[in-house]
Amino acid sequence: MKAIFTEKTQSFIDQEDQYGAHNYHPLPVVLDKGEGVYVWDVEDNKYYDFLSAYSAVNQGHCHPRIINALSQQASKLTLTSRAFYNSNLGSFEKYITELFGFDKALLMNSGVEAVETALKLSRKWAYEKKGIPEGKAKIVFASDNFHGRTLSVISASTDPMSRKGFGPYMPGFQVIPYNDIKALEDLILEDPFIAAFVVEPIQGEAGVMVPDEGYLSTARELCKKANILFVADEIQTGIARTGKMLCIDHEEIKPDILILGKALSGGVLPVSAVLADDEVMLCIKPGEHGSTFGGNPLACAVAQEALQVVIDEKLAENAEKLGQLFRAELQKTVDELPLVTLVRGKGLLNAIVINTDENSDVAWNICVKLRDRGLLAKPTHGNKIRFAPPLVMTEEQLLECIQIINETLRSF
Ligand code: IF1
Repeated sequence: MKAIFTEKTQSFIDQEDQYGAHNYHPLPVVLDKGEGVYVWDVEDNKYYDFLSAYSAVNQGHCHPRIINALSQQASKLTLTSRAFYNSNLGSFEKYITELFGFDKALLMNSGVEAVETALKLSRKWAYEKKGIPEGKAKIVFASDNFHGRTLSVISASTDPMSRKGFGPYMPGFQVIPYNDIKALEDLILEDPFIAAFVVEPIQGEAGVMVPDEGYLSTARELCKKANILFVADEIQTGIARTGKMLCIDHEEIKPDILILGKALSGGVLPVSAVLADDEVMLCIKPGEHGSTFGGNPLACAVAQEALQVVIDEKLAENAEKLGQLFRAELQKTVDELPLVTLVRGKGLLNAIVINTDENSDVAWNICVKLRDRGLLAKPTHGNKIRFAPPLVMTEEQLLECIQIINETLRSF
């Protein structure tokens, strides 16, 4: 197929440009409808979605079971605030804690809110349980991290685009190189005031950086030895994206704090969660943290169904199987083309690296051409293209997508 664009598309783009803040640079396509692995634009061109809203729609667009849960609950009760109990929250908390093996859950909305929650929990735990003097706790992050956009979270960022011009920054944060056990070990041994180490099991924004095998499990062990909380940000890697329910399941480790978001709701509502055992979670007392919408009955109904869909449809297994196929097939093309250097990833979170510098527009142009051939992907950091389709894809569909990608790459 070949996508056709008219002035209709341009009029939507112009409207956003005129009335919206300029904090994004979207690919020029205006989406109007989604179903499963497909999206349609306002011209009725049909595309494979290879971004999945940054891995928020792992269950596919408008999954009928999740939409049914949404509409059933929407006409019954949507929001109570946490001033009162609601009849969905407790059962969802039971469901999600049993599923992931923690004592307690704390529900928020966006991913970054859950990250902030984990940071507050870590500091509180450090003062109440570890005995770090008040105001002295430090939290360690990895270089090239992405944990969201709030002032405190960007204070831990090493990306000038995220940080620059937004100071002053939050004190008490320290950054060490990603995938560097020695750096973590050295720091931990020398500094008694560290509360937590926060890490993405695979770095998404950095261009799908997969750490060495054993990095996460060794880091987990080191943290345990030094009495430091190991905090896993699985907002992007979780919910079956990498071929297991959680990415850390590949190394069979349990973090002290687990952060989930995005696909927790199948991309239907902003729902995020922080999971921890009592020793940590009960450090926060009534009145010390919360959110108007966090834990609302609509979010609970949607998220529970979204998780059950992942289990019932064996999406982790599918992601693992299709991921192997995708990387194997794409590797053949990459081996032939000097333009593309690398295919990397796990499950259906993959990226290719284009052999240009980060300021080149080649990756962008490839994505425009992919769009014209009916496949939507977005460059990251200038020269990387992330491929992350919904996990409900079939092998037949994936093979068609691989063909589109191969043909497109060969045309450059
Ligand atoms: C945007 C990236 C993906 C995340 C991890 C927390 C958050 C995110 C590991 C915050 C969010 C997003 C946000 C999106 C782009 C996107 C992204 F390229 F920036 F890194 F997915 F790869 N932790 N990731 O990946 O969650 O508050 O946004 O719900 O437009 O900024 P949020």
